[in-house]
This record gives sequence, structure tokens and C-alpha cells, in this order.
Amino acid sequence: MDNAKTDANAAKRAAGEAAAALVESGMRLGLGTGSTTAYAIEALGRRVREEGLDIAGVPTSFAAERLARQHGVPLLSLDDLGLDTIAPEAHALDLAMDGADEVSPSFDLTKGRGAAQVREKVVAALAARFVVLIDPSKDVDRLGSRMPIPVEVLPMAEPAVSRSLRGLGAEPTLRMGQSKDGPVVTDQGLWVLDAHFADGIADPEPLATAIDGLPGVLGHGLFIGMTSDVLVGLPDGSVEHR
Ligand code: ABF
Repeated sequence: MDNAKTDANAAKRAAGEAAAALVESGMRLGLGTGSTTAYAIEALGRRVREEGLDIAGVPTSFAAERLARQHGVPLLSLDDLGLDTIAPEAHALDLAMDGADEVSPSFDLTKGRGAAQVREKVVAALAARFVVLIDPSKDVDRLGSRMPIPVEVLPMAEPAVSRSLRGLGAEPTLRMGQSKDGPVVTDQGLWVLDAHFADGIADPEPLATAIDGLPGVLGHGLFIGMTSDVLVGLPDGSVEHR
């Protein structure tokens, strides 16, 4: 492995392990997707085995669910949470943890390279604390400057949503599968448009609201005002807790 990759993995592991260390017995968790959160799930499994940590987590994707099973982290579904018995203003999860593709200085995020952004947002919105785990490569001044914004669409609505996204200043491209012989299909059976903004996004909040309002859109990867903590893992194994 080259040095840059080794450094990135050490940083991701440090962030993941720091997130697992925030967890206390009795907590209900949101379990995110991606290579950084995978280290957290692995560390949680270790704590369950070695310390008898009593936790359960709602996975944000099929991949997160498989990983949690593999490491022995007990799972919950949204149905198991008994949301009908929890006041709408109360939090059903104590802490959700997840990775990100971009983090702005005000803790707003771009997510969704794994096309799981809608489930990730549903789970994060249920949590009292949403902890984002990154390595330093994810820091940006402006969202959209390095990554496009994933927009999950109903296949029949794709041309209409693409046109509306162009009206919002984006250049949308349909995300294709690795073999390029068809679009990526999400866990919900929908497609993903990647909305590219040439100079990044000056004001993400109204853009997020506008995309949410487009008919045929299930959701998108802008996470505005949801993050409580950012754990930045560094290549030397230390962690900056913002
Ligand atoms: C998920 O995994 C996605 O929302 C985000 O795109 C990605 C981050 O993965 P990694 O930690 O591997 O960079 O959280």
C-alpha cells in the first residue's frame, strides 16, 4: 500500500475508534456507512465482546447491517424503536455516527457516495447527537467544491429533475454502475443524479430546500444543521474533536 493510503487508513481508524469510545452501555445508536464508520463498527463489536457493552444500532444501509452482524453489534430496525411511544420532539437514538464526503466550517455535509444518503439522513435525524467521522481530506470551505451532490430520483422523473437541477445551477449526471451498463440502483430501487456545481455552493440551505421540493426526488446528500460533533482522525493516530 502506498504511504498516502496508509496515512488515510490510520486517520480513518483513529476517527472510528474515537467514535466507538463515546458510546456508553444502554445507548441506542445509528450505524453509518463507509470505510471510516466501518472502523467504528469494528471497535463497537470489540467492546460488546470484551466489556459486555449493552448497545443496539439501526444500520443506515445493507452494507452497514452486514458489517454489524459480522462484528457482533446487535441490530434494531425503526420498527423496534417504538416510535409511536416516543414524543415527536424527543430523540429515539442517543447517538448516530457516520462518515461524510465534505464537511464545511459550519458542520454542514455532503454525503452519499455509497448512495445511502436518504437512509443515513432518516437515522441521523432521530439522534440526540450526530457524530461525523472524517479524515482531513474531507474538510472544504464550500460544499460542492470537490464532490457533486447526490440526488435520489424516481427513474421516470429523471429528465424533469435533471432540467430543474440545471435551473438551480448544477450540471447533473446519472450515476452509472461499475460495469457502466446501467444506472446505479439504490436500496429503494431508485436512481442517483450527481449534481455538479462548478464553483461549489455559496448558500447550501436554500438549495437543499429547493431540491427537496422537486417532484420525483426522494432526497439528497446535503445535510444542513444536523451535525453535533466532528471527529477528525489524523495520520499519527490522534483525533481532533470539534
Ligand atoms: C457514507 O460513506 C456516505 O454518505 C459517504 O459518502 C461515505 C463516506 O465514506 P468514507 O468514510 O469511506 O470516506 O458515510
